[in-house]
Amino acid sequence: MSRPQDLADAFMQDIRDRNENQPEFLQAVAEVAHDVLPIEKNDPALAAAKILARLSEPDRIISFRVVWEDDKGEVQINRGWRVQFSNVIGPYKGGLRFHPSVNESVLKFLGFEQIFKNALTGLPLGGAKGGSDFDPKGRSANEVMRFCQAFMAELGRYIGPDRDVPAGDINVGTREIGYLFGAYKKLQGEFHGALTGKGRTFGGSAMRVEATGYGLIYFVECMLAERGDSLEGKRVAISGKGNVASHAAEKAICQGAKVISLSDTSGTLVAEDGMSQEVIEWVRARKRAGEDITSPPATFGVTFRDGALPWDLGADIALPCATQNEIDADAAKSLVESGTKLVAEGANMPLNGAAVDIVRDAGLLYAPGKAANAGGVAISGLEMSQNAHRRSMQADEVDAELAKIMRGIHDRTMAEGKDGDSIDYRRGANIAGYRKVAKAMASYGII
Ligand code: NDP
Ligand code: 2IT
Repeated sequence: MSRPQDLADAFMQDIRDRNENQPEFLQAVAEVAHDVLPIEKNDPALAAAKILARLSEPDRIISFRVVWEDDKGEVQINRGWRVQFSNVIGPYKGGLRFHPSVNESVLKFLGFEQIFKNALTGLPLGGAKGGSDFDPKGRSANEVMRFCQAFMAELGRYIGPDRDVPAGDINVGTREIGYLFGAYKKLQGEFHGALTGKGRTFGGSAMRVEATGYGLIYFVECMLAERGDSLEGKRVAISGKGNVASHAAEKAICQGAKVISLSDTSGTLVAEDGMSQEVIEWVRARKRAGEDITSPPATFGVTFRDGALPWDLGADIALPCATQNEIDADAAKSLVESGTKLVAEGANMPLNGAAVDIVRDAGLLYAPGKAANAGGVAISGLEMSQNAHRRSMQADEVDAELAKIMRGIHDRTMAEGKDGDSIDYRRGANIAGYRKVAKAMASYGII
């Protein structure tokens, strides 16, 4: 049999030719191809149906102009996209990101990952991602509202509760989903769950805000429990200061860990003795106000390291929760050399390819985002069910369901990734997600 790397190299040649200048997308496909092609090659029906090659081409990409007026009355023009990647096992589902770095490559990588992540949740959800190159930094609430309304004036005709259900991602939180849902409702003249992450008073699910960060910690607890260990007393380094980072920090503290960092693009906040909830609240307030974390109050007992990363702090556990490719080979070496034992991705693809190889080769436990950060979209799935049934679940009920779903993802991933005493969570996640989608595709015939 050919080596997985040879199969992947041959497969990627064609993908590369057809997706020039899309490095993030190529990175995401290459990683899945490496793990999944040996399975596909050994199953004549899946090989003949060219499942992975078909999954590597989005169903469609919708791109549009977004025109809006800023507070000075000046006309602003942005680009918007929705990458509807796959609706094989359910309606297109995935977040919206507003950031100047957003382009087709970034949204295609995120949409591709979302297919496998959503399949792993066990819920009937397809894969998609969208967003805009709009930069909300320094923009007033009115400007953000006008932008969201202009964005939805275009996107609105392509989404719906059984068609495509967007949610939040970087810089798209409860406030933005409120503006987007308000605009959608007005345009369609109908009230239904075409977006998730809504406010609690208009169809939003309890715990959706917390779900990604809390789910990440539940997943890490499953990884540790597998080795008879727990979070109690562990030093946890976290990057980012947004939704995922702050809720992961909060839950890690609840479960007895010491959170020693949070960060943003200005640098890292370090708390050698562990952060308190008060620090997390202060960081959240900075994020909400669009401010950095350079000047924490002296009473917090934390220090700010200008421009620094948190990966050399000697953490037991590292949770990158900021953005893609934030950990390169040097940062990965820092993790290994400072004694970190476990890396779980809260962000999507925060380790670049070289970094993944370094941490895996050094024997660290490594959980990919498509498994570890799936709690957010899973609770989005529950929000869709609640909307369809016109009911509302209690927070403790949703939290219990989240813990159960993360345990299910862990166990499905482990079942495919176990190799003797070791568990390859990346391979397990890729194969478990692939098998579910491939089975459905095979049932549909060639379409
Ligand atoms: P937020 O907008 O809430 O927060 C993102 C934060 O990350 C920002 O404060 C930003 O800092 C910081 N950041 C960006 N780049 C860097 C960097 N290079 N170094 C340090 N900090 C950085 O986004 P989310 O928390 O929602 O998303 C974070 C990640 O999690 C993304 O990869 C997203 O795709 C993923 N994710 C999110 C889910 C969700 O439900 N929200 C679900 C699953 C995954 P600054 O303020 O300086 O720009
Ligand atoms: O990356 C992700 O999984 C998200 N941003 C959440 C997607 C969702 O539909 O809740």
